Amino acid sequence: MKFSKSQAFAAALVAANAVNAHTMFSNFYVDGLDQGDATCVRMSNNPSQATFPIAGITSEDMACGVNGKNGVARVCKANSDSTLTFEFRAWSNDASKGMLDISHKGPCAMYLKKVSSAVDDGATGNGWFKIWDEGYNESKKQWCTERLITEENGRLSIKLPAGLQGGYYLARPELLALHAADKGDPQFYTGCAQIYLESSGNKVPAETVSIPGHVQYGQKAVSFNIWRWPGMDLPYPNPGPSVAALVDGSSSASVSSDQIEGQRPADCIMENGNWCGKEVPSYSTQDGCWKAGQNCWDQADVCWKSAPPTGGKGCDLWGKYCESLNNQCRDKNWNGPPNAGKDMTPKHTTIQLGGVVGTRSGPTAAANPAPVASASATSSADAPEYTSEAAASSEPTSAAASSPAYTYVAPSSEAASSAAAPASTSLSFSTIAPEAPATTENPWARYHTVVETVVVTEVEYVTQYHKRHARHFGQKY
Ligand SMILES: *[C@@H]1O[C@H](CO)[C@@H](O)[C@H](O)[C@H]1NC(C)=O
Ligand SMILES: [Cu+2]
Repeated sequence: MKFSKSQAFAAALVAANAVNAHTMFSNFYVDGLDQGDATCVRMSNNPSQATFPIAGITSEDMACGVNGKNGVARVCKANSDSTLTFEFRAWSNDASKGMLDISHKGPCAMYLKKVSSAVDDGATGNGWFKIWDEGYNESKKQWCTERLITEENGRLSIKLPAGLQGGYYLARPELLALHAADKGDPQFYTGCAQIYLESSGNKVPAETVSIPGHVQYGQKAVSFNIWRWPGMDLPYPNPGPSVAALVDGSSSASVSSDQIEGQRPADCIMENGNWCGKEVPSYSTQDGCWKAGQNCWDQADVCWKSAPPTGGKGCDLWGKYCESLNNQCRDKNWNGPPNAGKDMTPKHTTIQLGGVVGTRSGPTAAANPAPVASASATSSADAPEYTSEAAASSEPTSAAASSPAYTYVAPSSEAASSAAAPASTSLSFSTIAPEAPATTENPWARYHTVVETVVVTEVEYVTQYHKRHARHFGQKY
């Protein structure tokens, strides 16, 4: 079968409209333990654009992403020998849809910034140091992003450098997609995890850099042409500074105090992102019962309004709890709440760690210490698929049709399963990732097939490829 060039080009434009599968740092794990969607993670608060690349490398969003100057309530604890895992998703609220379209080729890095408060620090400016990076593996002919996409389920796992000083840190994974870099548009993806490092170590970075500012337009690393004919201009120098040398810090500063901010509240009985549901007031009268239900729905409202782009699975479960309380009132069971104070948060799952990287670096860091051996790594093929935490442990029956006093109009459970917010809140999750493909079929694959059946010159192919990978239509940057 033969296609004309214009037919192929039309197909390319259709595809470009349909697919803009970018990515976002969505979820954080400590030693494989899932901390919960968005828990301890600074991310964009705009569900429809949360996966977009950073506006430009001079933007303050380069530090911790859009909205990244604002801390979140929770700070996750790690130990000096912990492995941290950063999960990237193409769909902010659905890990099953993959990490990123394979067209996004480029390096990755991990930065830390020691801060006095992981919640209050504004993230931008000096203090950042690189602990690891990975660019292009010439023998494998593989970019770091390709490894994460094809071998790691979108999860970047890194073992912390040994002996790091204890205290609060922001941990910043960085991906760079180079498909339009030679056109002046290097596309960075980042976000930050707020961590408390429990460590008696004394190591501090010998030097730090400012973000934004750690990369500059025009540098080879951010203007590299991955489409160059007849081949790339290797070696590829990774962007940013070398992996920081670690030196002994002052001994007084090495004394680490206990974590005093961002802990999970002891009375938290449901989590969603950085939100916690608290038990409703106890009651022994009909009036008290309905008031407790209202208290519950008021909390649900806050949950949905604060729900991050990763969605509201915990809010949905909380709403079911509120329905169950209302049912108690209807059944004239006016003593409660039942199981007062019981933590209803679904058990956090533990993933099997895939390829764990240690502190090592690519060509920009030739002067740095020898690579640290990586932690025992298991085959990534063994890594389990992401399992949803939404499995309801205590699924109450749905509310009866009649709505007595104090009853909030709850979202239907069907709508909630796709992270839809109650109609009465301002946040609608139906707007999540409107640009993402409607089917699981990869339209790029089809596009490539079409192109291959047409005789196109290298230049034309590259031109079409760039159109395909242009930023969103209508995206202002
Ligand atoms: C490139 O990949 C090969 C094969 O997985 C690996 O042995 C090698 O260490 C990698 N090179 C670098 C520089 O990471
Ligand atoms: Cu993209």
